[in-house]
Amino acid sequence: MQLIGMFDSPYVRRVGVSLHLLGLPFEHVPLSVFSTFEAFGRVNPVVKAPTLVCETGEVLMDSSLILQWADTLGDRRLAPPEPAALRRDMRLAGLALAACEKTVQIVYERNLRPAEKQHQPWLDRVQGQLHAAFGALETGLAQAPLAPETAALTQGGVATAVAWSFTQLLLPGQVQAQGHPCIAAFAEAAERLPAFLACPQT
Ligand SMILES: N[C@@H](CCC(=O)N[C@@H](CS)C(=O)NCC(=O)O)C(=O)O
Repeated sequence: MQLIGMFDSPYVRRVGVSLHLLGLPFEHVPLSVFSTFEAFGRVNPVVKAPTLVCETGEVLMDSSLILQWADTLGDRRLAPPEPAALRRDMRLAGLALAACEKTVQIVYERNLRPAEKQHQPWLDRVQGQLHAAFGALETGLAQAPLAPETAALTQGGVATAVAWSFTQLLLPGQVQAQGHPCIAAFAEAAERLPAFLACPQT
């Protein structure tokens, strides 16, 4: 199994961390959707990171779909089996993925669009959505803390830590740790776990 994409993508990273937690061996192929677009396209013409090349040669994409499939492969599951726990976990994962998407949109707007074409109302909207996502995540973790332990991690926890680290790296100062103490403490502890250390974002 090959995981194609760079760990500076939160979507690739959540899959890499999850495969480690699931104990599923894989080869990481760090192709970039930008600097190695052509080479990436030879593996997956859609050029979406993450891409997973299965043992059969079938090519999967979209981190959530890849994780849904990976969860069926071993003894461990990262999606909680019990409906109420699954619902909560999917809510956390959804908020974290929305935060990643909004961070990516801000970075693309600032870095890929020429300065004269940047549209402040759009940036304001996306920044508001980013803060709403992390605000709701903070409320969720304050109400029911997540354990930053290898055996306890779920998809929601992995996505939360990955999203926090990604936004802190790409948009320093945009979302303050003081206002999000539960997420910040959880992510800091999660980042020290072997599965996270195996997938460094820089
Ligand atoms: N919903 C997708 C998002 C994946 C995504 O947008 N990946 C970015 C890299 S961070 C990408 O492939 N960008 C290239 C492009 O869309 O052209 C997932 O969860 O995998």
